[in-house]
Amino acid sequence: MNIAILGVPMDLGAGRRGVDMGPSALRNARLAAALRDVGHVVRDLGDVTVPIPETLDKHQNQGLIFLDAILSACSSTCQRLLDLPSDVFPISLGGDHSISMGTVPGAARGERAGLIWVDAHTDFNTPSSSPSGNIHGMPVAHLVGLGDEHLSSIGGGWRMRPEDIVMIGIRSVDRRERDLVREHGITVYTMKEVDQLGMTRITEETLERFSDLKRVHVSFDADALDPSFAPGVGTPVPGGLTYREAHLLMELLSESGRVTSMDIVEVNPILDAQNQTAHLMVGMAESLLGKRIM
Ligand code: DIR
Ligand code: MN
Ligand code: MN
Ligand code: MN
Repeated sequence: MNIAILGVPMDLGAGRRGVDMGPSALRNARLAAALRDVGHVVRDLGDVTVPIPETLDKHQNQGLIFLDAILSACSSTCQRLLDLPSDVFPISLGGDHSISMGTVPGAARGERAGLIWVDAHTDFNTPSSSPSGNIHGMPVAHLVGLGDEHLSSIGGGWRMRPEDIVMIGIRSVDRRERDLVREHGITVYTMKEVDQLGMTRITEETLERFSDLKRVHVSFDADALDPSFAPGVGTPVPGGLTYREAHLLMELLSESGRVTSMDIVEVNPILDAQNQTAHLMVGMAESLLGKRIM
């Protein structure tokens, strides 16, 4: 398969600095080489240009911190992906999770798509429900058309349908955000369902839900993993996915042959030791893209 890697070194949507170094950390962990070893043709497109927060005025624009810069970075990200041939598998490297407002419509190339949101958080706040004003807590709400009209219009008129979204690994949801997630009928497998049903059943149900869709995007926030072995993330939350649960999800998705694009976001090397979280996420990409134990 032809794979394109695109870095989006942006931490404007997060509450603390450091995830802007995610693309470097993942390249340093030999992402491209690992995927070539699996047999793919890999091209690195470099990075989208994103300003650093120190050069910007941190004013809140209607409850949204760094709105203009994030809007512009996500729009460029979206366009870079839309320009790729439709059979290329894009892997976008965050950056905080707000990049997905650009990567999801870009990777969908205008078609209806399923979205697998692997995360500790539902990221379904709107500007009015958000307790923080940080846009990384809001991308999914904007993908379905809620919230700020500029952010929800990235990618033209393309919209995610709520019934085409499945979230896995969830264990931190704000109070008003929870009501929104319920109201919009998003399918959520919290850590309780992961414990109770197991990853095999969850993956089967997810693929069944997406059986008519040509495109499926995996947006993998590193904080879905348990912080005991993935400490290099912006917002660690205890009780996350184990190493094997996460790999099994990637392996089963890979066997299905249904996934057409991926994001790897929220890797923060400042909080890490020996770049282990980036190495772990490279392993996730390898499993999703066909690496097998035997
Ligand atoms: C929180 C934190 N729900 C917020 N969210 C995220 O600020 O909206 N942390 N995504 O990684
Ligand atoms: Mn997230
Ligand atoms: Mn998260
Ligand atoms: Mn986040």
